Amino acid sequence: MDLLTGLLDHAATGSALDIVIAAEASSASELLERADRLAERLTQGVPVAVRASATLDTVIAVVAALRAGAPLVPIADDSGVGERGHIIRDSGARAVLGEHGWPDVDLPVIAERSGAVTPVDGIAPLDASLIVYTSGTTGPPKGVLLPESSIAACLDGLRDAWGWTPDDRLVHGLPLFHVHGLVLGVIGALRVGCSLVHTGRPTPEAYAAAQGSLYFGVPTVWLRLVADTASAEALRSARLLVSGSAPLPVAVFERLGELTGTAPVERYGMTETLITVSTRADGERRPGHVGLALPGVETRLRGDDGEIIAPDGETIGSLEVRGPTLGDGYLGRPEVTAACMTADGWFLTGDSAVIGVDGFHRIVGRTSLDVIKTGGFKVGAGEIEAAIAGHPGVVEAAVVGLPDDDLGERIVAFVVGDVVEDDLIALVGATLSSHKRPREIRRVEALPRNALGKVQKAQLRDS
Ligand code: MLC
Ligand code: AMP
Repeated sequence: MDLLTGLLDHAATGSALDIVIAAEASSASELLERADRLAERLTQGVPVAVRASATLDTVIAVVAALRAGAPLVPIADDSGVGERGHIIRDSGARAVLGEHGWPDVDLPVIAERSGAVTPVDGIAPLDASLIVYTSGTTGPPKGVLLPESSIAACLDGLRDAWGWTPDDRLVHGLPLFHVHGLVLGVIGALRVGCSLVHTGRPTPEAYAAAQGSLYFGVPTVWLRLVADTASAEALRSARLLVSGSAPLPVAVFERLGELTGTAPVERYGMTETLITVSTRADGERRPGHVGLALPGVETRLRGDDGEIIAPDGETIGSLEVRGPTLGDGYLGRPEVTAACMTADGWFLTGDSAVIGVDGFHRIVGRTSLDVIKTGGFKVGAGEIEAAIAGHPGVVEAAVVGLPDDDLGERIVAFVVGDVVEDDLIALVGATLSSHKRPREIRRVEALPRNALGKVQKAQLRDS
């Protein structure tokens, strides 16, 4: 199977396909030619990392890895030393693709113009197109194995749901190290064969200037857009605005519809399952709802008593999903993978939801307070707490997500100890990555604990 069918068609016929990544443009044939030169230096099944900045080089590396069958590990360009060290070790990546590596990462850098090849000694080949790292409740991020078949099923389902065609011009400015910007926003465009404009940053002005037919954004992006009336009105010529990765507030849904003349389409997914539920472009767009299961995907709710809940539009349960978009679990963690799945293949999402008799889904929240969604990024409280504990002045700390008008949730650290707040924020940035920095540090005398000594995060969240 080849994922990039749209790109290959355009390259074969020479038909026009604009690929513009932060103002660097390429045609289909040029992109393919450059990627194939790089692919010659990669080996099927041997993982390689990419410093995933919003550049054409990153897109060339993505195409090269997919063409070579080398599992690609996208790492945030601004990742801190601890986080990237963990991802490189855990994934077994043998090289870094792109013009620059990192000074602390001792791997060959394979660039288009460099002669290096991936070392292949002593490695058991992996069958995955991507290994995407995602945060859990505790511990460092885990690598999700995403095979070609899951990516294809997800993108083909979205193509059907959104009426996504080669005539579209996709615009977004999302990071290229997560599913939203990378799988949907790059591989999606190259599979469908539509033009792609990556705006570098997802600002209202850049979205307005790009004149797309199809736009992707996380809720923070849409919220900032509706606050800029002139930019929002410039999207009136767009066919479809898609929101995902976090809950879109109903007020933003409505304002976006008023200003652009197009009610947004919402979809729901996870790194582990890819996108499983979406509103259809030709169907009802209901505020606060993420739509219907994609073709071939099944969903169900489980109550606290362990019983399956029949869809009734009001009973909340834990959402479980099954189908062809699901990934192959966590790399090197069979016990964690098994704990997230039923024996017959349902993935336990950790999200609470309601399903209507008409099949419409509403995501109500997450079951764990230790998972924070900030600006559409999933961040585990535990990894930030561990980074903060590295500061010599910290006695103890607890991290929670507090409601935030702009980011959905903002990361707040409650800290006992003698620390300068900016130093702690900088420490997290240097260890993990920029978006994992607490926006606020609150110094406290003690953390609230229950009789068993467990920190009461609900109390902190409500304080
Ligand atoms: C941030 N800043 C800080 C700070 N935190 N400075 C000091 N201390 C802190 N604690 C800085 C930022 O770096 C930025 O600096 C400036 O403050 C303004 O920040 P901001 O504008 O509020 O946020 P920003 O960092 O720009 O990010 C907003 C955003 C971003 C929406 C652009 O959150 C984003 O790209 N989100 C997308 C996440 C995503 O793609 N998720 C998909 C996951 S996949 P400066 O100097 O840089 O301006 C998934 C599956 C699915 O979920 O369903 O899709
Ligand atoms: P990630 O691990 O970054 O892939 O994030 C997946 C999580 O994002 C899901 O488990 C949900 O909690 C959340 N999410 C994704 N899309 C939506 C949406 N449309 N509405 C609400 N939450 C969402």
